[in-house]
Amino acid sequence: MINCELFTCDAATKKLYEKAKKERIDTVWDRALAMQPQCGFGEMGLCCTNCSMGPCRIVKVSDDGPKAGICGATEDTIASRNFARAVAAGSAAHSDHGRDIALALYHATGKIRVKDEEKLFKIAGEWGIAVEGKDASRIAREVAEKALSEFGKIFGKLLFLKRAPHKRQNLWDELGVAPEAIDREIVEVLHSTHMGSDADYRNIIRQAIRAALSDGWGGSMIGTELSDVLFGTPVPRKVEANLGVLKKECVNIVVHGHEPTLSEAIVMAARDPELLELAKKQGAEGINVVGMCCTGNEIAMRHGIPMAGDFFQQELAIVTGAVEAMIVDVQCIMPSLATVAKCYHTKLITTSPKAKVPGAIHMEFDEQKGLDIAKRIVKEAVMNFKNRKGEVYIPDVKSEGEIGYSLEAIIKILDRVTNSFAHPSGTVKPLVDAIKSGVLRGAVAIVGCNNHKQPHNSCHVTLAKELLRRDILVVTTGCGAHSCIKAGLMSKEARKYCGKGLATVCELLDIPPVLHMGSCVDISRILVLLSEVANYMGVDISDLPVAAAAPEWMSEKAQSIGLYAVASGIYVVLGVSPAVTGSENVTNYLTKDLESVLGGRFEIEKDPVKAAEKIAVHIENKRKRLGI
Ligand code: SF4
Ligand code: MSK
Repeated sequence: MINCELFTCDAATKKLYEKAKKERIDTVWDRALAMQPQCGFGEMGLCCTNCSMGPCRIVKVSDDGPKAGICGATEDTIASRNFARAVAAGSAAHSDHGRDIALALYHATGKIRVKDEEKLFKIAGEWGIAVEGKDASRIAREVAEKALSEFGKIFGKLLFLKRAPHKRQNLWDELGVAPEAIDREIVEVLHSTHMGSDADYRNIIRQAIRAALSDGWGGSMIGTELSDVLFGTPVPRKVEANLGVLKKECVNIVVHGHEPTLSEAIVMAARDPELLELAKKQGAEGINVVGMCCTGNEIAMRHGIPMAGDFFQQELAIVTGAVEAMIVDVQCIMPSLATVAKCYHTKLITTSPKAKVPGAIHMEFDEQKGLDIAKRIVKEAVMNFKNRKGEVYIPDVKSEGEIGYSLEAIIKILDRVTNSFAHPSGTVKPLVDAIKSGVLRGAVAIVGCNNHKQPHNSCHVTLAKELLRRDILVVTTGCGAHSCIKAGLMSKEARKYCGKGLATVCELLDIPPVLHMGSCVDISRILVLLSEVANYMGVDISDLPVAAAAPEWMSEKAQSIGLYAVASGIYVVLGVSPAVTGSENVTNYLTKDLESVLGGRFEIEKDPVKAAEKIAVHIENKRKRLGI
């Protein structure tokens, strides 16, 4: 058994891990321990299985052993190919999410009213769709069609690239990395990394950059923007977080995964009077829907639904014995959930044809019959309430925070200050003023997952606190956001962690010092915010005193995010190294050389305190160069 005092800083996680051990349930940490030592070739990116002559492994630790694959591929080729394929898979996951949202918007037109018409008209304007004489429904259909064509259009660049500062767009053009169609960029990574195609690590990474940019400024941005159109743009609100949000007396439904189409329908279905009545008949006080991972972020931001937990807490939610159903769609769903659920009464319900899990019940979700299917799924949960068995234990651990800081919400907050000084509203001027004056030194996005290679939540939280005390504002998404809200960093009280300057800014704007900007695809909101600031200052994103960090990342999506952030000009600090260290050239290219090409680069730093120091130095250097 591992020492849970060391592996997490989260109290609910510690308590439920102990329950899991008592009940002989294996969790992610136990399996990680059983996996030691992990394969050094894989860890360094030196194993290739791209053709059936392999697997080939490059031996680095001694002079003996192969220095090239059977086809002659070098460590540089193999490591860069592995990295590029991970980026392509990450970009595919985010972008396919975006496509599904565009399809949902397309099919919804004429049936429901979109929630954010203002954003719909804005996107139509940006994309050159005429709006005169058309109703919102028709415009929504045309926007959805145009979004869908972004995935496979024959000519032209991605439309959202125009949101980047001009200097950035020109640089992408000069370097030949401006993506054209989302699917094509991903396909080209797979083709060029096929056995016997591209062997030049710089060129392989160049294509990976195109695929990554087609995620951040393409698929993810489409996912975010059209979700806002369809379901509403988030506004600040208070929510509770951590596994203590489960309720012993209620039917508990955990919605887990990524796409808001499913979770929105489940939230609606759980409010159905007939189902509520049925829940009472089963002896429950009501139906309690809570969200996990990015689905948790999506429904928290739009409905104030409690955020039950992050990636590493998904098994522990079931271990409470209080979850009637865990409903999942795509991405970050551990296959182990089916095994854990079998030990309790929990029904694991998969809903996507793209993500089935042996041992789960599959109830396929279809947006066109969304509410009906959602009601059937909720009914499964309700009827399962009476089947609880064993000890039900919900740790009394939860916190409260303010979430939902979309770009539009941030601008509205800034307007409060702008208007009071008679400046034009709707701009980032007050933010720029605060940065220029030095009251605010800069801003950092802390994003990403959990990973057993780092202590759970502690890296996110320590890094955030280290930055706040240096007057650096933090924005966050994904499971990083779960960590921060659980640690109380999204409450006004968290100002106590801030330096004097940041505390003053937070007080003036009435905001917490860590701003929740959404789910993983919503990192696109951060890209647009940075573009707004850069445009206002007349500079490029790479000139800004900003950085990004993923201290506990694990997924391929995170590799795509990291690379599109670097390609957008951002310094990105990773707490876990990508599997490239077997190649000195590839490692140096990603962590050093790219800066002179793109203005952004990766930094690998496991220790969050040292990461904060490095980020602070980076931010001060940027300030110096800007002359502020
Ligand atoms: Fe080995 Fe080359 Fe085939 Fe990779 S592509 S498995 S290095 S022979
Ligand atoms: S859910 S990608 S574990 S942040 Fe987006 Fe969390 Fe990472 Fe999944």
